[in-house]
Amino acid sequence: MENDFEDEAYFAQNPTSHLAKDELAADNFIKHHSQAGHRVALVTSGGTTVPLEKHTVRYIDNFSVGSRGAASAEYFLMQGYAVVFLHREGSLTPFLRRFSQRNISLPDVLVETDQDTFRISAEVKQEVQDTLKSYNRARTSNMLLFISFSTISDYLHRLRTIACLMQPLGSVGLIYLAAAPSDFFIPSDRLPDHKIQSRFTDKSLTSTEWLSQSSSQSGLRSTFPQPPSQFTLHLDPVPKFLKSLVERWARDAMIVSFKLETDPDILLHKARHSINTYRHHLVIGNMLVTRKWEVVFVSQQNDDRWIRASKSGGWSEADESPLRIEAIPSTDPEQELESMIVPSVVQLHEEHMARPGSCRKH
Ligand code: PAZ
Repeated sequence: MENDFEDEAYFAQNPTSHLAKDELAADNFIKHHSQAGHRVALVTSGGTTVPLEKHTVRYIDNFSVGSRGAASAEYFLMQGYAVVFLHREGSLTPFLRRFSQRNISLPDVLVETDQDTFRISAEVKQEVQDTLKSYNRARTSNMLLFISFSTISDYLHRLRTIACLMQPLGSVGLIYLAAAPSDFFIPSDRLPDHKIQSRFTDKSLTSTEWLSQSSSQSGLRSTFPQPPSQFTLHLDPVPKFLKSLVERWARDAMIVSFKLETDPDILLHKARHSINTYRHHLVIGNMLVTRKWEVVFVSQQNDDRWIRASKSGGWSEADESPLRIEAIPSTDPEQELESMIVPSVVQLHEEHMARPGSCRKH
């Protein structure tokens, strides 16, 4: 109950823009695939920002570039899922990620043949054609919907809206939370309207007036009117949205969350704590340095299972997980970890749908 109030206050006090347009697109997409009898996956991807001003010049960000989400979305499409790809604006996207990840830029791929004509260089022609074909197939068959966010508030508003729209799908819906949302933020009513000044500059106000005006409405404390040597931010915790997602927004869907840590000693503990607290279906744990090569599946059955990609293609001994848990690594050097994660998740989703009492709506 406490959480309900916390949520309502959060959404009321921290607005987002253009939600209605995204809601309409998601509603049409989900209804269409529900009627067609398709499974629908909501895949979240990329990091969220925390603005420091309303007219935002500065913001806090995180490392996530969206590789996990973009790759996973492709493998869900291959498994026949319709995918709502809720991603950070400008982060990696399914299929097209291949060009960004390999730093292929237009001058690399386009060769000028005469004044107005270009051809694709032979080196990358096949890859460009295959990638564009897959991308266009997903888009023209209406199996892939892009919805983007930037701030933590944009993300949470959209997550709630899309999860609620998926409710009628029952257990056929799958929510796969690969994004890296911020844990702390500055509430909207404490954000200054304009760019934070590094010095007291407004000659029309006395320094005391300026200080009281800016600090009364902001989460920012500084030592104005003296030239500031320190700048202190006061951040509030983001409400624990996973609880609301599991208990209210998407009660029947299968929910998969990710847990990222940098300290190997706490990864499993934190993943188990999450599954025991929120009682959802699966936590996929990963470490920052080895996230491309290994993950651990933690479920309510307490049967932790590691999945590892091949060591070639970038894995070095230095990346070896200090957890040293046995796992069967892939033998294919080109195999991406997500091509192993997604089929395992799909298998669990099938078990989830087949469970007696499951609210399967197709
Ligand atoms: O986006 P990316 O591929 O660079 O990183 C993926 C990831 C590490 C953000 C994801 O696998 C993950 O763990 N997301 C959850 C982060 C967390 O809130 O703990």
